[in-house]
Amino acid sequence: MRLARTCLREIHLDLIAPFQTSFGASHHRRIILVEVEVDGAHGWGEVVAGEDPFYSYETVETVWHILRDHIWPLLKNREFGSASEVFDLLAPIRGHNMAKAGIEAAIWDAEARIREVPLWKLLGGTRAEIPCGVSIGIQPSIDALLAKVEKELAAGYQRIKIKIKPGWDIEPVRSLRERWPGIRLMVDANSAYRLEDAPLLIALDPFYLIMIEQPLGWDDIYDHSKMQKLLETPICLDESIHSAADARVAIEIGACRIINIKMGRVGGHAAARRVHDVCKERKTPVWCGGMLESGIGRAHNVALSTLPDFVLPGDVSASRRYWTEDVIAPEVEVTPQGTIRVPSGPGIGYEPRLDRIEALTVRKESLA
Ligand code: OSB
Ligand code: MG
Repeated sequence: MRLARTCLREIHLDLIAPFQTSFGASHHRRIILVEVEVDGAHGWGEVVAGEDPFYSYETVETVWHILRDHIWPLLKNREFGSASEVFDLLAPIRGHNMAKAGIEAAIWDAEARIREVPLWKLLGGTRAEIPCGVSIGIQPSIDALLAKVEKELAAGYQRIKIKIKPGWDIEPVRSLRERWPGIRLMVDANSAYRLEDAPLLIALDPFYLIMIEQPLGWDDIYDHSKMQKLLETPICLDESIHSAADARVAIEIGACRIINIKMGRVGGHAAARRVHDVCKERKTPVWCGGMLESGIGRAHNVALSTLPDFVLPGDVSASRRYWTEDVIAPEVEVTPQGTIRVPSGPGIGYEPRLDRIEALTVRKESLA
């Protein structure tokens, strides 16, 4: 296979409602879409980098620069046997996994279309229906939170994750548990606590959360191993895991019992597969995280979630929770049982709506 052309587009999309985490609020998204042409087939990928370097150091601007000035020169006209080789071709570039993942995912989509198979089958997926959860941002009041959760449970979602931060942690969890003792409930701190906050996190144990995601430093693994020893609740790592090597270290030193895999954070589908395999060999369950993706990124997350060790419901939910109108057809929909039926068409199995994408585009650059 040979990568002939790449088109970078930045689109702007307004979120239906602001999404608030411990590191800030998001009202609209700037999203880079990557379109590649491989052996005459087109493939699409999405970059999950944020507008600001608050989740990771990558931003929309660093990604545009790295893709155009460093990744493209390495891949331009390059011959390769399969998309599975692309991540290793990019090894000279250190880090910048979100930039790498955006183009690598597009090449996987193109390869699946060339081979006329669904991407999830090409990736080695084993389930045609994936379990779904929702991630609920920090709310202005407990009543607002209860109303949101009620709505998502009624829609069928199989687990509820709420964002927490100091001052919005024990009380919202207590309120949810009082109202719904039986639901699968978890929290995500996005690195808002320190080891010294152990008593507060221990106070969450009686609420039998299925996990607490990334309580400590965004680049820490060691202190999480100390925290995990103090908690009954399993720790799940998100921000700290950038590679299969990170996952191996984290599991071996007891820093977590569950891992959230985001393709963008680890560098694409091939890298995600390696993290998955390390976890599976060590009997550590994984689930697929989300980054407020448009339909393109959402479709890739659906495909990734079909791998065997994705046994927990992920943050992969319906398009309509985020967007009044998505950029793919059909949109990603969730069944009343809280699952997504994986599409059977070639590639990501959803078609990019070019007219809509063009209308939302604020910046475009063709690399050839
Ligand atoms: O930590 O999982 C996270 C969104 C932006 C940045 C980080 C995170 C999130 C989410 C949203 O939790 C998940 C989703 O896309 O539904
Ligand atoms: Mg997270």
